[in-house]
Amino acid sequence: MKRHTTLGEFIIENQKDFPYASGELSALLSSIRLAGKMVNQEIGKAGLVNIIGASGIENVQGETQQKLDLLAHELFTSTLRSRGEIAGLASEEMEDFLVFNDDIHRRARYVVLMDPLDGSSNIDVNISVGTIFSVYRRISPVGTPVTLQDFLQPGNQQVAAGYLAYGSSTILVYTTGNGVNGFTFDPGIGSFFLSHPDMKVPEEGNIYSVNEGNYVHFPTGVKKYIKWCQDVDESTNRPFTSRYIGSLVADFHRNLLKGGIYIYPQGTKLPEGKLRLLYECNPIAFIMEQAGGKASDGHTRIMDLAPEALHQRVPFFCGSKKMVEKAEDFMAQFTN
Ligand code: P6P
Repeated sequence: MKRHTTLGEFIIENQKDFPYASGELSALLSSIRLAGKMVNQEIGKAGLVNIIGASGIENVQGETQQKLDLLAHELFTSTLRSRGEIAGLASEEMEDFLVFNDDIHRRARYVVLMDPLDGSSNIDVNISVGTIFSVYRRISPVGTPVTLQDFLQPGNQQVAAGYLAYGSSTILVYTTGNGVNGFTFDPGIGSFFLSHPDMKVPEEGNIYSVNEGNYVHFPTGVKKYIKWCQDVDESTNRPFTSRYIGSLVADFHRNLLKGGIYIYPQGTKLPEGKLRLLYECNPIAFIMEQAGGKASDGHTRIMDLAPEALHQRVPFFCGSKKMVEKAEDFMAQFTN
């Protein structure tokens, strides 16, 4: 009986795709796989051991950290540190980046930026949440402690990016710049198996994902695009369907599979939008582009934006190529 390839086998088989592969990226992805299993385990039993609910501690975003946020952050940080492949790490849960300042880690060639558990507002109501990660080669000299510049690289310099979606099943989706592949976790065996080889997003879709509760705060271009989605026009399969879970990874994963667009625009309440450029928009944009889609801030390609700060927020338009282009047309037409 032909069985599916495991994530570990796939990483080894495709190691040649990674130009500087000396096993480091493979080991790095393996540590993400291990931490993902541990977080999945904790999420699966969260309702039972009362680790749900606010920890009472606020993170840099001023958001009350859920206990699972903190746990996910600790699990990924310790697992990534233990393998010796990365010289430092930036996380939504930390104000500053973490320097792994010892001989082994100073010689490491990669840095990781991550949102350990995105969708925190959904954690204790049992709705899908996710982990998002982004990997760069450091630009500071190997053998020295990493610097802020190692983390403020544009998204077009990413060497790998991915997410885990902890939902009805748990799936790990990642790219190293050679297409997108998805691996579904089999809890009975404890392994991730290749379930979604060479993922491609439909060029057109009919799902739009936006929090319309913020409509009055949106730029005119977004308001016009939303009304366009709601117009009746059978020739373009409109009105489209509105689907918004409030968990980026869940909304993104559905749109990646079925076609669609996710928009978190700027607004008067959030003049730069809500999503963070470095550890949400860039990795998700890398995956979407590798799957044939597009990601911009409404005008400029997300991965070409020059980062200025670790927790910088940007407006985010991401999904099927033709849908993002249509939204960008409205943004170009109505500039206020
Ligand atoms: P709103 C979760 O906090 C998150 O960062 C994304 O996962 C999600 O898409 C978005 O914020 C939801 O934000 O303002 O619509 O509740």
